[in-house]
Amino acid sequence: SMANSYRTVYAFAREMHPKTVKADIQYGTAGFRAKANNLGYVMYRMGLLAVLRARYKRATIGVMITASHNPEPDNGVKLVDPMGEMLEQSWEKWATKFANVGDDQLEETINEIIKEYDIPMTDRVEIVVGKDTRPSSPSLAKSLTDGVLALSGKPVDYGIVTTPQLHYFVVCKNTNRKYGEPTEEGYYTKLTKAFKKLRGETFTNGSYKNRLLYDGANGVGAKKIKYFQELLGNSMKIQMYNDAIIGSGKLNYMCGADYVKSQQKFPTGVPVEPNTRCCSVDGDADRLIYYYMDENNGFHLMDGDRMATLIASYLKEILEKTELDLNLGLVQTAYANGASTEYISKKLQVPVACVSTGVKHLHHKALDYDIGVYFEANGHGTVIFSSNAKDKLTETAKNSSLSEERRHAAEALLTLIDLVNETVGDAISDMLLIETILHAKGWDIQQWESAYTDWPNRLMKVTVQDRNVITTTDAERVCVTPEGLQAEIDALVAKFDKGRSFVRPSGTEDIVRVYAEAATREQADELALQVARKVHEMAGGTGDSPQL
Ligand code: G16
Repeated sequence: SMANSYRTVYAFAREMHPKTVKADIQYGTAGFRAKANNLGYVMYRMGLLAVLRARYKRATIGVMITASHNPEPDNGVKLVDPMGEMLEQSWEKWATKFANVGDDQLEETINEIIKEYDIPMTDRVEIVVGKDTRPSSPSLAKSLTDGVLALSGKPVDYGIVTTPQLHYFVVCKNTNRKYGEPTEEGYYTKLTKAFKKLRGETFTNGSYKNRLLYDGANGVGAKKIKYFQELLGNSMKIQMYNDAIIGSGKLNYMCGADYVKSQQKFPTGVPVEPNTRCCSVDGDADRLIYYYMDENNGFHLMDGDRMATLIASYLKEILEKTELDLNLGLVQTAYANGASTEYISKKLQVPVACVSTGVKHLHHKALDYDIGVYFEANGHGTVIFSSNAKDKLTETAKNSSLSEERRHAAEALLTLIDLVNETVGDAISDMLLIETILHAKGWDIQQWESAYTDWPNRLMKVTVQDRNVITTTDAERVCVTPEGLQAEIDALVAKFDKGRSFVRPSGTEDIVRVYAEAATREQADELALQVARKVHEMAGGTGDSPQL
C-alpha cells in the first residue's frame, strides 16, 4: 500500500532526527523560530514539506535557515514559494502539522497531503537552501537536506547567503533566468550595474555625499556588503562596521536594524560622527534602518515609514514624467507612525492601505497596484511592479515618437526596477535605492528627514504565560481577547494628546508587543507603560510588572 512507501522517512526520522520536543510549535510571522538546539527535527520535516510543495507547484522551492533579528542562540526556518513569496498561507497549517506530529505519524501525514493535493511523487525537484551566519545553521542545514533527500528531492545548498538573496535565486530558477542569473555573482552584478547606471558620472550632487556608515549587525549583511563595495568602486563609499567572526555571540547584539529601531538608539561598534548618514541591517539582511546623530548627541531615526515615503514620492515624480496611467499605492501596518500615514495620503496623495504584520500580508496587498510600495516600520519592505507597468514602461522607452523626457523617465524607471529586489524586502537593495534617490534629489539625511515630523512612539515587550490569549482584528489595531482589554486601552489612549496604542502577540518571539504614540516623548512612554501594565495584569503576565 501507499502507506508503506515512505518507511525510510520514518526510519531516518527515528534514528537521525527524532522529535525531541513535546510542546507544539507554530509556523509564525516568518516561519518557525525557537532555540536552535530544539530545531533539528523541525528542519528535517521542513525538508520533506519543501519537496512536497515543489512537486505540487512543479517548481523550485526555497528554504532559508535563519532567525533574522532574534538573538544568536535562536534559529528558524522559512519556506519560499516559486515567485519569491512567503509560503502560501493555506500551507502554513501543513507546516505546523508536519512539525508537530510524532515520528511514527510522518508517513501517514505525507500520504494525507499527497492525497489532498494529488501530488505527483515521481517528479525530480530542486530545493534551494540558504543559511545565515548562526553557528547552529550548518548542522540544521544537514537535517534539512536529509529531509529533502528522504523524499528524493535535490537539495541545492547556496551556503551562507542573505534571506533576500535566497528569494532571488528561487525566482531566477523559476523564471528560467529571466529575473537574473541564479548565482551570487548574478545578484551582485544585476544590482550594482543598475546602481551605477542611475548614478552616472557624478557621484555627489548638491548636499548629497556618497559616504555611508554601515552596521552589518555582525551577521551575513557584513559579509556580503564587501562584494558590493568592490563592484561599486568609487560610486559609493560604504564604511562597514560590526563584522565579528561567526560564533562570537555578537549577532544583533546591541546593533543591527531591530536594535536601532526598537531601542531608538545608536548601535554599538559604529563611530559617532555628527550629522553623518548611517544605516543598519538585521541578522539576515532583509531589514534596513537609517539614522544619524546630531551635534548635540541627539539621535534621529529614519525607519521603514521614512523609506517608504521617500521611495513613493520619488516614484510618483518620475511616473508623472512618463505620463503613463499607472496606479501607485503604499502598504503599511499598524506600526506605521501616524505622521507618515497622514503625509503619504494627504501631502503625497498616494493611497495607503494597512494590513497585519508580516511581509506576506504586505506583499499580497501591494499586488493590487501597478506599482506597490510596501514597508513595515521596522525597515522590512520593497517595491513591486506589475507586468502591466513593466510592459507600458518598455513600450514608452522604445517609442521614438514620444518626447525625450517621457522616454528617459520610462528608461530610468526600468533601470530602477533592476535595482529593486522585487522578490522580498532586501536591506542592501533598499539601501542602494535610498542612496540613488537621495543622490538624484541632492539631499543629505536632514533634508530627507524634514518631509514630516514623527509622533513620538514607544515599543515595549510584555512576557505572559501564553501570548495566544491575545487575539486581534482590523489589521491588529483592535484587541478582541482577553475580553475587556480593548476598552481599557481605549480609556488609557483617551487620556493622551494624539494618543494611539495597540497590542498583539509576536509571531517570532515569545512575548506580547505594545505600541504607543502620543504628542510628546514623555506621553508616548507613559502611554506605552500603562498599556503594557494593563496587558500584564489582564493577559497572564509573568515576572515583574513592566518597566520602561
Ligand atoms: C519578521 C517578519 C516581519 C515582522 C517581524 C516581527 O522579521 O519577517 O514581517 O515584522 O518578524 O514580527 P513579530 O512582531 O510578529 O515578532 P525578521 O526580520 O525577524 O524576519
